[in-house]
Amino acid sequence: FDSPDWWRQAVIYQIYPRSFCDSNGDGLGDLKGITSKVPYIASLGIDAVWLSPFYPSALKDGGYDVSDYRNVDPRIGTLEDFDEMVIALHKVDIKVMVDIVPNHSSDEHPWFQDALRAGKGSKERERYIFRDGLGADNEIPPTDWQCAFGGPSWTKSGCQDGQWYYHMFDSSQPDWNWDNPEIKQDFLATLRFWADKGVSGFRIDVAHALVKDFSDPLPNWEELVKIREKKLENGNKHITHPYMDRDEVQEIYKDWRRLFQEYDPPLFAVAECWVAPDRKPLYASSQGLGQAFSFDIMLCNFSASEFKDCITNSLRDSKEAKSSTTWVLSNHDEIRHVTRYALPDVPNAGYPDFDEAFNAYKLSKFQDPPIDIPRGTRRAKAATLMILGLPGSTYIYQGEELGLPEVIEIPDSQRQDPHFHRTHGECIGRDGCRVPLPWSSTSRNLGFGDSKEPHLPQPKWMKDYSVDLQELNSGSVLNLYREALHLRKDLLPVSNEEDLEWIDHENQNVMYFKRSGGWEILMNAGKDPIVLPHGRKVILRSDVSDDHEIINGETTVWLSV
Ligand code: TEU
Repeated sequence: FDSPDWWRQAVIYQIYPRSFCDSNGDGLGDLKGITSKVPYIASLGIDAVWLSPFYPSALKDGGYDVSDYRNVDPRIGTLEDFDEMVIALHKVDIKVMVDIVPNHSSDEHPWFQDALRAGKGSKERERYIFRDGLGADNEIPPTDWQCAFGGPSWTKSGCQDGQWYYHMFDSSQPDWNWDNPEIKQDFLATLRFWADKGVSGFRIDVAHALVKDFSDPLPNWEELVKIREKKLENGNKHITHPYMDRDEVQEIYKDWRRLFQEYDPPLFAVAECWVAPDRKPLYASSQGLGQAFSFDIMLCNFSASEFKDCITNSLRDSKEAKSSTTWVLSNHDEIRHVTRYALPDVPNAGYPDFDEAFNAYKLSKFQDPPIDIPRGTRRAKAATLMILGLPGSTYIYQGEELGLPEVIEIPDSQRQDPHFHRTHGECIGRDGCRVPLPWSSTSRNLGFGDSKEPHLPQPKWMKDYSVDLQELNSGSVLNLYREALHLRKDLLPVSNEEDLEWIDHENQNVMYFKRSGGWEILMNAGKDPIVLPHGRKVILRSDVSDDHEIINGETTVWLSV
């Protein structure tokens, strides 16, 4: 439990607190709800949980708009509830990670309110990014940049002083000014606060943003788009904004690293960073945050060759950083992978074609082309056994262990995502993967909690995915996750070496590799069945079948020699 390397081969379960379990019937999940489900979490066989933001928030961006970094949203609980939850999780050997959102705060954060009150030129305004508007009456924003959720990235201060503030995301999320030492100190205090409460690590939101160069002359949006296109032409599919991923960001993480090392075992952090592969090792290195998410596998079609390329690249990148690889199939920002795999393949996998194709599907509300959920489920199970067989750590998003598809049928009036609202529905947003979990097929709100209505509506079909029903069914997705996670613990090599040896196979739809200790993983990504390799025994399979000599299409098996 106390090894400094605990995270290298760990399986980390992401909890989106507002949609996990609601203990007080107000329609929002809470910390007491999480504590009540500790036996369930422990039954999965995971090593740590990562909690998406549970801090006080105006909830303009699902909690990623924080108004007090060292507290708990009263609708979610109290600091005492947090302590209780940590104690309960530690008792069953599960570590706790929390989400840190350092790029921006909520506009309800007291420092932003102070900045508005104190006015132009004050030191309070220096904590954020305020600039005068252009034109005689300052009515034109300082630049014509677009924010990540659509629409302008500057909003008027509202103080009749000609000033505007910058926000990379929603206007309710003003960006911090990381050139200001006060901000640096304050985030160090936040990290220490949670570490002293027993937290073992952090997930760092948009870790590549933070520092921006706002010196004049500021380029206009067209120039930024050109830079982006040029990078694309050069085959860089991981577009970075020129005002992101600046070297100065690493200086911040060096300070954080010093703090991490004061703890035993040292604190751990994983960067959410969408940067080019050659930049990723900076974030993942042991002088930096320690680990960086690789989302590439999420952008692959269900294809042996795409998976194989992605695995090779990811292992190479993490090796360079002396870190460990990460595998992610779903999170709170993406279409759940059962549904992704239920859609037709995208001709050019990867970013940005993949994103664009999926947005087109989202806009058609998945009516056209139709979605094939049984196929998506089959593939999702196979992909899970494949990534759990790989070296590195795996991040599982709540509900994927139930095989939940994306919820598409949320009425527009109930959608919460600012990406949906700011684009006037042109991007359908991320609410569909954030619908409260179904715990019990016979209880109100499927056991999520006793409210009149949960904060996002659960469709009728969700009942079939309830935990109680899956526990009774030996072939359920839930039982597959449990079996795989427990077996993985027994099979994992003791060393933290990222060992993997590819095995040739005549069928190009097959991906086949070996781990130390004689453990093999074979994925048949094609449609047709193949014969079991000679002398091998199936120890776990993603489909339900009695024929041990045949590996069905779209199936992964774990083999012993
Ligand atoms: O996401 C940052 C991000 O880069 C995007 O993937 C973002 O989700 C997308 O542009 C929206 O459609 C992180 C968090 O994971 C996300 O939930 C937050 O909304 C965002 O930062 C702002 O804090």
